[in-house]
Amino acid sequence: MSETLVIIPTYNELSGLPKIVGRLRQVLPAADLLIVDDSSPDGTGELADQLASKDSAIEVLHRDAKQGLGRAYLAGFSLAIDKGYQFIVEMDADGSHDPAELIQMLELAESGADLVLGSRWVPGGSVANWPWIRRFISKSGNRYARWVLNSRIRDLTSGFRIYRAQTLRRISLDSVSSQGYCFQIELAWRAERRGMTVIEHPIRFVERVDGKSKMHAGIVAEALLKVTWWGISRRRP
Ligand SMILES: Nc1nc2c(ncn2[C@@H]2O[C@H](COP(=O)(O)OP(=O)(O)OP(=O)(O)O)[C@@H](O)[C@H]2O)c(=O)[nH]1
Ligand SMILES: [Mg+2]
Repeated sequence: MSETLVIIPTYNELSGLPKIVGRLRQVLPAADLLIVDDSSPDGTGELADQLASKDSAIEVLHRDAKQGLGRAYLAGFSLAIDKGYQFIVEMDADGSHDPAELIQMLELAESGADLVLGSRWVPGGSVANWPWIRRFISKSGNRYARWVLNSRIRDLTSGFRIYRAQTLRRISLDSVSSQGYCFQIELAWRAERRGMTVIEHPIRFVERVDGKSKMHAGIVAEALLKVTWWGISRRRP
């Protein structure tokens, strides 16, 4: 068994999934892969099963209904911890994250970082092909969260990251309630507040070419409300 597990959550990613799996297997042949599918109506789950039947490093977790990115990751994390993986990677299925960046990110994790964030908003990081409105939401949302939470992290919402298993054990996953972007903010902030080493590694994020975004106003609203509440109450998350 590898010591690294890459978790890819999927919902209707039929066209993008085989591409990202192919790219990942090419650059990180030693890593294992867990696809967490929420019963995608387009057949992504069946496609994932086909990929897994041809490659023993791939496993699929099928969930009954769409419950959001946060729930899918929590299920994946608990499987990863139970199986004894050391490094647990979060990556989107839509091609926005380049698996080749994981080589340097894993080096940072191996040399001691508790959480490595693939970051768009640090010097050297970038976003390709995003309309101005997406840039605006991501940049201003991150700036707001950073200020309200008194955080040093510039890309709190990044969905491309590596946790040490120990980090996930220490941030009490049982009490995490957030779903979308807010899930990413909550976990990064928990790690930071517990004094763990969070390193931001600049990445180039590319707008998805296949499939449809699952982003919607509710996800932004959840993040705004929760972040504001955490900031005001200054409760330890
Ligand atoms: N299992 C599962 N996966 C999900 C769910 N919602 C989103 N995903 C997956 O999570 C990843 C990120 O979702 P995206 O729709 O790309 O969200 P995003 O990256 O914030 O938005 P875009 O930049 O517009 O693509 C993708 O691989 C999705 O298929 C869900 O409810 N369940
Ligand atoms: Mg995406």
